[in-house]
Formats: sequence, C-alpha cells, structure tokens
Amino acid sequence: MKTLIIGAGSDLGVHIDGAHIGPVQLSSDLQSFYKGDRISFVQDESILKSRNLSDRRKNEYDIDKFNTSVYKAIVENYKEECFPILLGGDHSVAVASALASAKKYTDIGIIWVDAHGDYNTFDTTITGNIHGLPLAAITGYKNHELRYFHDGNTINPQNAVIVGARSLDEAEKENLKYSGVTVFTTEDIKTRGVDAVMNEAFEIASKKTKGVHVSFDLDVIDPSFAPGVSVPEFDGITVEEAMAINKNIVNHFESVVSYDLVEYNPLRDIERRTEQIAINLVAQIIKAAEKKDKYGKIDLTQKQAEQYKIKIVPPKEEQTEENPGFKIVPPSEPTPEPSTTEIPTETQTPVETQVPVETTAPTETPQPTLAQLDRL
Ligand SMILES: [Mn+2]
Repeated sequence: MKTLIIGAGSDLGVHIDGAHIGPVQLSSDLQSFYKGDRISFVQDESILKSRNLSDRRKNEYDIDKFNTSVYKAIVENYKEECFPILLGGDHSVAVASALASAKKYTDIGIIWVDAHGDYNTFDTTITGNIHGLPLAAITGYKNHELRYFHDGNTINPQNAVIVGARSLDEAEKENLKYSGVTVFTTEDIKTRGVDAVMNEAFEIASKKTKGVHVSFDLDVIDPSFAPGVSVPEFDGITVEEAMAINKNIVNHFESVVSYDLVEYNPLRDIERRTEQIAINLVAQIIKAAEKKDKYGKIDLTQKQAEQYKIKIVPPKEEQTEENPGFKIVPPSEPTPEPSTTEIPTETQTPVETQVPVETTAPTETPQPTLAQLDRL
C-alpha cells in the first residue's frame, strides 16, 4: 500500500519547547530509505506560544488551526488508498490523524501507547497543556472544541485502549473510570508481557470495527533509554519492549489503518538515543505498510511472506549482512569530525550503538526539573 508520511511539527500542546523540530529531524533521517509521499506541517513561527501556568487553554486556537490543516490533508489523501504515518509533534496532533482515519473508515478502534492517559478535559487539566487532552477528544469525551473540524464519528471508548500508562492524575483517573476505555499500565506489560497485553489490546480495539489507529508516544519508554521527550516519566518500558510492541502491531497489520509516532523532542535528546529508537520504530511500520494491500490483507504467498518479514535490529553478535538493522543518517550539515571517524554510509548501525555525530540539540541538554516532570 502507498504510504504517506505526515510531518506534524507542533509543540503548542506543551509548555516545553522542542517537539516541533521532531518531525523535521526524523524526516531527514528517513530520506535514505523512504521514497514515498510526504507532506509536512510546521507551526507558524509568528505564534506567541502561551506558557502561562494559569492558562487552562494554552494555544487552543492555534492548535485547532494546525490540526485542521493536518486533518484536511490526510482526508484529502485518503481518496487514494494509503497508509498515513504521522510524525509528531506533541500528542495533540493525534486528534487530527486519529479522526481523519475515523472519517475514512467510519468505525475504528484506537491503541494509545503512552505513559500518560491524555484523558484530561479543559475542566480537569492542571497544566492547561492540550497534549494531555487528545484521547478524550478523540473518543468523544468532552473536549469538542478540539475536534470541531471533524464531521464524522468519534471513536467508541469501548474500542479504545491505553497501553503503558504510569502517570495519570487523580481527576483524569475519574474521567477514565466510567469512560469504557481500557487501561493497561506499564506494570501490566512487565508482569504479563508485551504480547499478552497487545493481543488483548487489539482484540478490544478491533472488535466490530473496520480498523485500528495506533498512536505511539515515545514517553512510554523509560527516559534512561529515550530521554528525548517533553514530559519524561521514570520506570518505563525498555527499548526491547518498545520494539516488541511495534512488532506486535506489525503482526496485527491486517487491522491497522494508520500510525502516529509522537513527542520526539530533539532538544531533550541525549546522544541521539531517542532519535535512533524513533527511526527504528517508524522504519518497521513503513516496511509493513508497504506490504499491506489495499484490502488490508497481507499477502500470504511464501515469497511475499518473506518479503513482509520485518527486520528487527538483532543483538550485535547476531547481526548479519542480511539483517544489519536500520542505520541512522548523519545530519545533512557537514560534521566537523575528521573523515576517519565519519560513519561510512554503507555501515548499518544497530540501535544499541550510538552514532557519535553532531546533534542538532545544544550540547548542554537541559535536564527536566522536578516541576517539569510533574506534568500536572
Ligand atoms: Mn501522550
């Protein structure tokens, strides 16, 4: 199936800056192996971003404007069969992508892989950061202001599943309690295992629906592995577990209709760790989407099944020429390193190995303060 990458570079949904650069960086990394269609949206630089703590509706107008453009572009492109992959951006952009798929397929489920519930409303939000509200908006729980551009169904909460939650506010828990949304915590992943949780998530999300939208927030991963997010939460899942979640998503690709990867914040990243993980996740999905046919089926001939097999970055000792893992592309600006330390383009870099190239982030990566960690 034709894939469409949508760069949605907005960080208006959070008072911490940087997620708006995420898709710019990831799109540049993808250039070496992604030749499909892409469109990108960057937030208007003239916007005076509200960071006022007492503002409960931070940047609401500009977020709606941004999401309207993203939504329209996806709906427009759906006229041709395609698989949209949205790169965020803070998580508020998922209102556009998830509802665009709801518009196209009428009835869909959603799997929200996230350390947070994103189920606040304008009444319960403590920070006024709108990236804490999108799942409620998408599943029709209040927040209609955030989806006025959408004239289709919202997603039935009975078909909505949060995976990896470990930071929910008290009021948000109340919102979720009777909503019908299923919540699997990080603890559930640790005790039951990724596949048990994800298989159940897909069962719930695909029950009587025509497809499943997956929204993957990088902050589900522990910040010691993936520090490049705006609101890190400790005690998260490992990179291996994140890749296993993605692999499970690929195994259910018959039902998956669209995918987001959000909250990558290059200004918070350390040694490009998060960027590497993000690229590996997206690469897996691109490969799977390209093998999906327009009826949503995966080809089942032996040859095609082999083609469809997604390369997972193996442990270093198991790397072969056949399966070297995805590489990360050095930034387009010339790096100051001498040529001997430059990464040869043909070298495939495993996810475990950090590429010592220049980052676009300042050398002093700001560490989140306690106040910032407390998203609410
Ligand atoms: Mn989120």
